[in-house]
Amino acid sequence: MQSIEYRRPGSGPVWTPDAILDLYGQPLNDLLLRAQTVHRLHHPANAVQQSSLLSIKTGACPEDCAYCPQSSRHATAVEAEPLMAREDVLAAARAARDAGAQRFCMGAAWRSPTERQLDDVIELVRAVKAMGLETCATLGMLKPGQPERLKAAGLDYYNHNLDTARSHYHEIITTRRYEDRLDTLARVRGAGLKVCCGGIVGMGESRRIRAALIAELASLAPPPESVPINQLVKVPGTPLADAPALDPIEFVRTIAVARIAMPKAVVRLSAGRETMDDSTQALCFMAGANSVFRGERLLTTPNPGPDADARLFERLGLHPMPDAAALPESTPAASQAAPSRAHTAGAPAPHA
Ligand code: SAM
Ligand code: DTB
Ligand code: SF4
Repeated sequence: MQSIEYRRPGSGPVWTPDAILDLYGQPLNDLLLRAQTVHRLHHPANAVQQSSLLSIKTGACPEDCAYCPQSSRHATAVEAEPLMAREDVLAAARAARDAGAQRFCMGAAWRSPTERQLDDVIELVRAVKAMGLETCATLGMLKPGQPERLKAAGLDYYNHNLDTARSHYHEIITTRRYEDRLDTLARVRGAGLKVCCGGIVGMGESRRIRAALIAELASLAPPPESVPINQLVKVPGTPLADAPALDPIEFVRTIAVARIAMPKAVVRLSAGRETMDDSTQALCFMAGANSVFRGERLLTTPNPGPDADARLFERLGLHPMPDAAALPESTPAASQAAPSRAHTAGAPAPHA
Protein backbone atom coordinates (compact mmCIF):
# COMPACT_ATOMS: atom_id res chain seq x y z
CA MET A 1 0.00 0.00 0.00
CA GLN A 2 1.25 3.45 -0.84
CA SER A 3 1.03 6.34 1.55
CA ILE A 4 -0.42 9.77 1.11
CA GLU A 5 1.89 12.65 1.69
CA TYR A 6 0.61 15.41 3.95
CA ARG A 7 2.21 18.68 3.04
CA ARG A 8 -0.62 21.17 3.20
CA PRO A 9 -1.27 21.92 6.83
CA GLY A 10 -4.93 22.42 7.60
CA SER A 11 -6.31 21.86 4.13
CA GLY A 12 -6.66 18.14 3.68
CA PRO A 13 -4.61 15.38 2.20
CA VAL A 14 -2.39 15.78 -0.81
CA TRP A 15 -2.38 12.74 -3.00
CA THR A 16 0.95 11.39 -4.20
CA PRO A 17 1.23 9.84 -7.69
CA ASP A 18 1.84 6.47 -6.00
CA ALA A 19 -1.33 6.75 -3.94
CA ILE A 20 -3.30 7.61 -7.09
CA LEU A 21 -1.67 4.69 -8.90
CA ASP A 22 -2.77 2.46 -6.07
CA LEU A 23 -6.37 3.63 -6.55
CA TYR A 24 -6.13 2.99 -10.29
CA GLY A 25 -5.14 -0.61 -9.57
CA GLN A 26 -8.17 -1.47 -7.45
CA PRO A 27 -10.82 -3.86 -8.78
CA LEU A 28 -13.24 -1.77 -10.85
CA ASN A 29 -16.20 -2.54 -8.59
CA ASP A 30 -14.29 -1.38 -5.51
CA LEU A 31 -13.06 1.75 -7.26
CA LEU A 32 -16.52 2.66 -8.55
CA LEU A 33 -18.16 2.08 -5.17
CA ARG A 34 -15.62 4.32 -3.47
CA ALA A 35 -15.92 7.03 -6.13
CA GLN A 36 -19.73 6.92 -5.98
CA THR A 37 -19.65 7.09 -2.18
CA VAL A 38 -17.37 10.15 -2.26
CA HIS A 39 -19.54 11.66 -4.96
CA ARG A 40 -22.74 11.38 -2.93
CA LEU A 41 -21.12 12.94 0.13
CA HIS A 42 -20.42 16.12 -1.81
CA HIS A 43 -22.79 16.37 -4.76
CA PRO A 44 -26.39 15.66 -5.71
CA ALA A 45 -26.43 12.05 -6.99
CA ASN A 46 -27.98 12.48 -10.43
CA ALA A 47 -27.41 16.12 -11.34
CA VAL A 48 -25.11 17.09 -14.20
CA GLN A 49 -23.78 20.61 -14.71
CA GLN A 50 -23.99 21.70 -18.33
CA SER A 51 -21.60 24.08 -20.01
CA SER A 52 -21.60 25.34 -23.55
CA LEU A 53 -18.41 26.07 -25.43
CA LEU A 54 -17.67 28.54 -28.20
CA SER A 55 -14.42 29.14 -30.04
CA ILE A 56 -14.41 32.94 -30.20
CA LYS A 57 -11.02 33.04 -31.93
CA THR A 58 -9.96 30.00 -33.90
CA GLY A 59 -6.66 28.60 -35.16
CA ALA A 60 -3.29 30.16 -36.09
CA CYS A 61 -2.02 29.60 -32.56
CA PRO A 62 1.77 29.94 -32.21
CA GLU A 63 2.00 27.17 -29.58
CA ASP A 64 2.96 23.64 -30.61
CA CYS A 65 0.64 21.52 -28.42
CA ALA A 66 0.80 18.11 -30.10
CA TYR A 67 -2.88 17.31 -29.55
CA CYS A 68 -4.29 20.58 -30.83
CA PRO A 69 -5.83 21.15 -34.25
CA GLN A 70 -5.50 24.93 -33.76
CA SER A 71 -1.71 25.07 -33.65
CA SER A 72 -0.19 26.84 -36.67
CA ARG A 73 2.55 24.18 -36.57
CA HIS A 74 0.17 21.41 -37.67
CA ALA A 75 -1.47 21.07 -41.07
CA THR A 76 -5.09 20.43 -40.05
CA ALA A 77 -8.39 21.29 -41.70
CA VAL A 78 -9.06 24.06 -39.15
CA GLU A 79 -9.39 27.43 -40.83
CA ALA A 80 -8.09 30.38 -38.87
CA GLU A 81 -10.71 32.97 -37.94
CA PRO A 82 -10.24 36.29 -36.15
CA LEU A 83 -12.09 37.20 -32.98
CA MET A 84 -15.82 36.74 -33.59
CA ALA A 85 -18.14 39.72 -33.80
CA ARG A 86 -19.84 40.63 -30.54
CA GLU A 87 -23.37 40.07 -31.88
CA ASP A 88 -22.47 36.56 -33.06
CA VAL A 89 -21.00 35.59 -29.70
CA LEU A 90 -24.04 36.95 -27.87
CA ALA A 91 -26.42 35.13 -30.20
CA ALA A 92 -24.57 31.88 -29.47
CA ALA A 93 -24.71 32.55 -25.71
CA ARG A 94 -28.45 33.25 -25.89
CA ALA A 95 -29.03 30.03 -27.84
CA ALA A 96 -26.94 28.07 -25.33
CA ARG A 97 -28.90 29.54 -22.41
CA ASP A 98 -32.22 28.76 -24.10
CA ALA A 99 -31.04 25.19 -24.70
CA GLY A 100 -30.37 24.76 -20.98
CA ALA A 101 -26.68 25.59 -20.52
CA GLN A 102 -25.77 27.04 -17.15
CA ARG A 103 -22.31 28.22 -18.11
CA PHE A 104 -20.91 29.71 -21.31
CA CYS A 105 -17.23 29.12 -21.95
CA MET A 106 -15.36 31.21 -24.51
CA GLY A 107 -12.15 29.75 -25.94
CA ALA A 108 -9.45 31.60 -27.85
CA ALA A 109 -6.43 30.09 -29.61
CA TRP A 110 -3.91 32.48 -28.10
CA ARG A 111 -0.62 31.83 -26.38
CA SER A 112 -1.44 34.79 -24.16
CA PRO A 113 -3.84 37.68 -24.86
CA THR A 114 -2.60 41.26 -25.36
CA GLU A 115 -4.27 43.99 -23.32
CA ARG A 116 -6.24 45.04 -26.38
CA GLN A 117 -7.43 41.49 -27.03
CA LEU A 118 -8.41 41.27 -23.38
CA ASP A 119 -10.43 44.50 -23.71
CA ASP A 120 -12.56 42.80 -26.37
CA VAL A 121 -13.05 39.64 -24.30
CA ILE A 122 -13.99 41.72 -21.27
CA GLU A 123 -16.83 43.29 -23.21
CA LEU A 124 -18.05 39.81 -24.14
CA VAL A 125 -17.82 38.59 -20.54
CA ARG A 126 -19.90 41.57 -19.32
CA ALA A 127 -22.59 40.93 -21.90
CA VAL A 128 -22.78 37.15 -21.37
CA LYS A 129 -22.93 37.62 -17.61
CA ALA A 130 -25.78 40.08 -18.04
CA MET A 131 -27.77 37.29 -19.75
CA GLY A 132 -27.80 35.37 -16.48
CA LEU A 133 -25.20 32.79 -17.53
CA GLU A 134 -22.14 31.80 -15.57
CA THR A 135 -19.06 32.83 -17.52
CA CYS A 136 -15.84 30.98 -18.27
CA ALA A 137 -12.94 31.87 -20.53
CA THR A 138 -9.85 30.06 -21.75
CA LEU A 139 -7.46 32.47 -23.42
CA GLY A 140 -4.01 31.03 -22.73
CA MET A 141 -1.47 32.37 -20.25
CA LEU A 142 -2.41 35.51 -18.34
CA LYS A 143 -0.01 38.26 -17.26
CA PRO A 144 -0.20 39.88 -13.82
CA GLY A 145 -3.27 42.13 -13.60
CA GLN A 146 -5.18 40.40 -16.40
CA PRO A 147 -7.11 37.97 -14.17
CA GLU A 148 -8.18 40.91 -12.00
CA ARG A 149 -9.57 42.69 -15.05
CA LEU A 150 -11.54 39.58 -16.05
CA LYS A 151 -12.86 39.17 -12.52
CA ALA A 152 -14.02 42.79 -12.40
CA ALA A 153 -15.92 42.22 -15.67
CA GLY A 154 -17.89 39.36 -14.11
CA LEU A 155 -15.89 36.31 -15.15
CA ASP A 156 -16.68 33.35 -12.89
CA TYR A 157 -14.22 30.66 -14.07
CA TYR A 158 -10.92 30.60 -15.92
CA ASN A 159 -10.00 27.37 -17.72
CA HIS A 160 -6.31 26.59 -17.98
CA ASN A 161 -5.34 22.93 -18.12
CA LEU A 162 -2.17 21.23 -16.96
CA ASP A 163 -2.89 18.80 -19.78
CA THR A 164 -0.45 16.08 -18.70
CA ALA A 165 2.04 15.18 -15.99
CA ARG A 166 5.04 17.42 -15.41
CA SER A 167 7.44 14.64 -16.50
CA HIS A 168 5.59 14.15 -19.79
CA TYR A 169 4.96 17.82 -20.62
CA HIS A 170 7.97 18.33 -22.92
CA GLU A 171 6.79 15.39 -25.07
CA ILE A 172 3.54 17.25 -25.78
CA ILE A 173 4.40 20.97 -25.72
CA THR A 174 7.78 22.64 -26.15
CA THR A 175 6.76 26.30 -26.48
CA ARG A 176 6.01 26.83 -22.78
CA ARG A 177 6.89 25.29 -19.46
CA TYR A 178 4.79 23.56 -16.83
CA GLU A 179 5.69 26.39 -14.50
CA ASP A 180 4.17 28.90 -16.93
CA ARG A 181 0.85 27.10 -16.58
CA LEU A 182 1.17 26.99 -12.79
CA ASP A 183 2.00 30.72 -12.70
CA THR A 184 -1.16 31.57 -14.62
CA LEU A 185 -3.21 29.31 -12.36
CA ALA A 186 -1.78 31.06 -9.28
CA ARG A 187 -2.63 34.48 -10.77
CA VAL A 188 -6.15 33.33 -11.59
CA ARG A 189 -6.65 32.02 -8.07
CA GLY A 190 -5.11 35.17 -6.59
CA ALA A 191 -7.65 37.32 -8.42
CA GLY A 192 -10.51 35.41 -6.82
CA LEU A 193 -11.60 33.60 -9.99
CA LYS A 194 -12.76 30.00 -9.81
CA VAL A 195 -10.30 27.61 -11.38
CA CYS A 196 -11.21 25.12 -14.09
CA CYS A 197 -8.17 22.92 -14.63
CA GLY A 198 -7.79 19.41 -15.97
CA GLY A 199 -6.01 17.44 -18.62
CA ILE A 200 -6.09 15.05 -21.53
CA VAL A 201 -5.71 11.29 -21.50
CA GLY A 202 -5.26 8.96 -24.45
CA MET A 203 -2.12 10.68 -25.75
CA GLY A 204 -0.13 7.43 -25.60
CA GLU A 205 0.86 8.07 -21.96
CA SER A 206 1.30 5.39 -19.31
CA ARG A 207 -1.02 4.93 -16.35
CA ARG A 208 1.76 6.30 -14.14
CA ILE A 209 1.67 9.54 -16.12
CA ARG A 210 -2.10 9.73 -15.81
CA ALA A 211 -1.74 9.19 -12.06
CA ALA A 212 0.88 11.93 -11.83
CA LEU A 213 -1.43 14.35 -13.70
CA ILE A 214 -4.30 13.67 -11.27
CA ALA A 215 -1.94 14.03 -8.30
CA GLU A 216 -0.69 17.35 -9.69
CA LEU A 217 -4.26 18.64 -10.12
CA ALA A 218 -5.27 17.51 -6.64
CA SER A 219 -2.17 19.21 -5.21
CA LEU A 220 -3.17 22.64 -6.42
CA ALA A 221 -3.95 24.54 -3.24
CA PRO A 222 -6.88 24.79 -3.14
CA PRO A 223 -7.82 22.15 -5.74
CA PRO A 224 -9.70 23.37 -8.83
CA GLU A 225 -13.46 23.87 -8.54
CA SER A 226 -13.89 22.33 -11.97
CA VAL A 227 -11.80 19.50 -13.48
CA PRO A 228 -12.25 18.73 -17.17
CA ILE A 229 -11.04 15.26 -18.09
CA ASN A 230 -10.59 15.21 -21.85
CA GLN A 231 -10.10 12.10 -23.92
CA LEU A 232 -7.86 12.99 -26.83
CA VAL A 233 -9.81 13.83 -29.97
CA LYS A 234 -7.47 12.50 -32.65
CA VAL A 235 -7.40 15.14 -35.34
CA PRO A 236 -5.76 14.36 -38.70
CA GLY A 237 -2.68 16.50 -39.24
CA THR A 238 -1.75 16.69 -35.54
CA PRO A 239 1.26 14.70 -34.30
CA LEU A 240 -1.11 12.64 -32.12
CA ALA A 241 -3.51 11.75 -34.93
CA ASP A 242 -2.49 8.08 -34.68
CA ALA A 243 -2.14 7.78 -30.92
CA PRO A 244 -3.15 4.31 -29.67
CA ALA A 245 -6.75 4.03 -28.51
CA LEU A 246 -7.28 4.30 -24.77
CA ASP A 247 -9.18 1.42 -23.17
CA PRO A 248 -12.59 2.87 -22.21
CA ILE A 249 -12.36 1.23 -18.78
CA GLU A 250 -9.07 3.06 -18.21
CA PHE A 251 -10.87 6.31 -19.00
CA VAL A 252 -13.58 5.41 -16.48
CA ARG A 253 -10.88 4.68 -13.90
CA THR A 254 -9.37 8.11 -14.58
CA ILE A 255 -12.70 9.79 -13.84
CA ALA A 256 -13.06 7.72 -10.65
CA VAL A 257 -9.61 8.61 -9.29
CA ALA A 258 -10.18 12.29 -10.13
CA ARG A 259 -13.48 12.15 -8.18
CA ILE A 260 -11.84 10.51 -5.18
CA ALA A 261 -8.79 12.80 -5.15
CA MET A 262 -10.85 15.99 -5.67
CA PRO A 263 -14.10 15.25 -3.82
CA LYS A 264 -15.59 18.73 -3.98
CA ALA A 265 -14.73 19.50 -7.59
CA VAL A 266 -17.17 19.26 -10.44
CA VAL A 267 -15.56 16.64 -12.72
CA ARG A 268 -16.34 17.24 -16.37
CA LEU A 269 -16.57 14.40 -18.86
CA SER A 270 -15.14 16.74 -21.46
CA ALA A 271 -13.74 16.13 -24.97
CA GLY A 272 -14.11 12.64 -26.42
CA ARG A 273 -17.82 11.96 -25.87
CA GLU A 274 -18.51 11.93 -29.60
CA THR A 275 -16.72 8.61 -29.99
CA MET A 276 -17.79 7.17 -26.62
CA ASP A 277 -20.72 4.79 -26.39
CA ASP A 278 -23.56 5.38 -23.95
CA SER A 279 -22.43 2.56 -21.65
CA THR A 280 -19.00 4.11 -21.19
CA GLN A 281 -20.54 7.49 -20.52
CA ALA A 282 -22.89 5.86 -17.99
CA LEU A 283 -19.90 4.34 -16.20
CA CYS A 284 -18.22 7.78 -16.19
CA PHE A 285 -21.27 9.27 -14.44
CA MET A 286 -21.21 6.39 -11.98
CA ALA A 287 -17.50 7.08 -11.42
CA GLY A 288 -18.30 10.64 -10.40
CA ALA A 289 -18.42 12.76 -13.54
CA ASN A 290 -21.05 15.45 -13.03
CA SER A 291 -20.57 17.88 -15.87
CA VAL A 292 -20.53 17.82 -19.67
CA PHE A 293 -20.27 20.20 -22.57
CA ARG A 294 -23.61 20.41 -24.35
CA GLY A 295 -23.99 21.35 -28.01
CA GLU A 296 -22.95 20.17 -31.45
CA ARG A 297 -19.36 21.37 -31.18
CA LEU A 298 -16.56 21.67 -28.70
CA LEU A 299 -14.10 24.25 -30.07
CA THR A 300 -13.35 22.85 -33.52
CA THR A 301 -14.44 19.20 -33.21
CA PRO A 302 -17.90 17.60 -32.93
CA ASN A 303 -19.71 16.84 -29.69
CA PRO A 304 -22.91 14.79 -29.29
CA GLY A 305 -25.81 17.06 -30.21
CA PRO A 306 -28.67 18.03 -27.89
CA ASP A 307 -30.94 15.22 -29.12
CA ALA A 308 -28.38 12.50 -28.38
CA ASP A 309 -27.72 14.03 -24.97
CA ALA A 310 -31.42 14.37 -24.17
CA ARG A 311 -31.86 10.65 -24.96
CA LEU A 312 -28.81 9.72 -22.88
CA PHE A 313 -29.91 11.78 -19.88
CA GLU A 314 -33.40 10.30 -20.12
CA ARG A 315 -32.03 6.75 -20.25
CA LEU A 316 -29.81 7.38 -17.23
CA GLY A 317 -32.27 9.45 -15.21
CA LEU A 318 -29.88 12.40 -15.07
CA HIS A 319 -31.05 15.99 -14.76
CA PRO A 320 -29.40 19.40 -15.03
CA MET A 321 -27.62 20.61 -11.91
CA PRO A 322 -29.63 23.22 -10.06
CA ASP A 323 -28.01 26.58 -9.38
CA ALA A 324 -25.48 26.42 -6.56
CA ALA A 325 -27.62 28.94 -4.67
CA ALA A 326 -30.58 26.56 -4.77
CA LEU A 327 -28.70 23.67 -3.16
CA PRO A 328 -29.35 22.83 0.49
CA GLU A 329 -26.66 23.99 2.91
CA SER A 330 -25.38 20.45 3.42
CA THR A 331 -24.65 19.86 -0.29
CA PRO A 332 -21.84 19.81 -1.07
CA ALA A 333 -20.45 18.75 2.31
CA ALA A 334 -17.95 21.09 3.84
CA SER A 335 -15.01 18.82 4.37
CA GLN A 336 -12.59 17.05 2.06
CA ALA A 337 -13.17 13.28 1.98
CA ALA A 338 -10.46 11.60 3.97
CA PRO A 339 -8.46 8.89 2.26
CA SER A 340 -9.18 5.36 3.44
CA ARG A 341 -7.17 3.89 6.31
CA ALA A 342 -5.40 1.66 3.85
CA HIS A 343 -4.03 4.73 2.13
CA THR A 344 -2.96 6.51 5.23
CA ALA A 345 -1.03 3.58 6.63
CA GLY A 346 2.47 4.72 7.33
CA ALA A 347 1.77 8.37 6.52
CA PRO A 348 2.73 11.04 8.99
CA ALA A 349 -0.18 12.64 10.82
CA PRO A 350 -1.64 15.76 9.25
CA HIS A 351 -0.50 18.99 10.87
CA ALA A 352 -4.02 20.42 10.96
N1 SAM B 1 -5.19 28.36 -26.01
C1 SAM B 1 -5.70 28.21 -24.72
C2 SAM B 1 -4.92 27.20 -23.89
O1 SAM B 1 -4.24 26.36 -24.43
O2 SAM B 1 -5.04 27.27 -22.68
C3 SAM B 1 -7.19 27.86 -24.66
C4 SAM B 1 -7.76 26.89 -25.66
S1 SAM B 1 -7.14 25.22 -25.63
C5 SAM B 1 -7.83 24.57 -27.08
C6 SAM B 1 -8.04 24.49 -24.28
C7 SAM B 1 -7.82 23.04 -23.99
O3 SAM B 1 -8.45 22.24 -24.95
C8 SAM B 1 -6.40 22.52 -23.97
O4 SAM B 1 -5.72 22.84 -22.80
C9 SAM B 1 -6.63 21.01 -24.07
O5 SAM B 1 -6.73 20.43 -22.80
C10 SAM B 1 -7.96 20.92 -24.81
N2 SAM B 1 -7.79 20.30 -26.13
C11 SAM B 1 -7.29 20.89 -27.24
N3 SAM B 1 -7.26 20.03 -28.27
C12 SAM B 1 -7.74 18.85 -27.81
C13 SAM B 1 -7.93 17.57 -28.39
N4 SAM B 1 -7.62 17.32 -29.64
N5 SAM B 1 -8.46 16.59 -27.63
C14 SAM B 1 -8.78 16.83 -26.34
N6 SAM B 1 -8.61 18.02 -25.72
C15 SAM B 1 -8.09 19.02 -26.45
C1 DTB C 1 -11.30 21.67 -21.86
O1 DTB C 1 -10.65 21.11 -20.98
N1 DTB C 1 -11.80 21.06 -22.94
C2 DTB C 1 -12.45 22.02 -23.80
C3 DTB C 1 -12.39 23.32 -22.98
N2 DTB C 1 -11.58 22.97 -21.87
C4 DTB C 1 -11.93 24.57 -23.61
C5 DTB C 1 -11.82 22.05 -25.15
C6 DTB C 1 -11.81 20.71 -25.85
C7 DTB C 1 -11.28 20.93 -27.23
C8 DTB C 1 -11.33 19.68 -28.08
C9 DTB C 1 -10.76 19.90 -29.43
C10 DTB C 1 -11.48 20.93 -30.24
O2 DTB C 1 -12.73 20.92 -30.31
O3 DTB C 1 -10.80 21.75 -30.89
FE1 SF4 D 1 -2.87 27.06 -28.88
FE2 SF4 D 1 -4.31 26.33 -26.77
FE3 SF4 D 1 -4.22 24.78 -28.99
FE4 SF4 D 1 -2.06 24.94 -27.46
S1 SF4 D 1 -4.06 24.10 -26.85
S2 SF4 D 1 -2.11 25.13 -29.71
S3 SF4 D 1 -2.19 27.07 -26.73
S4 SF4 D 1 -5.09 26.81 -28.81
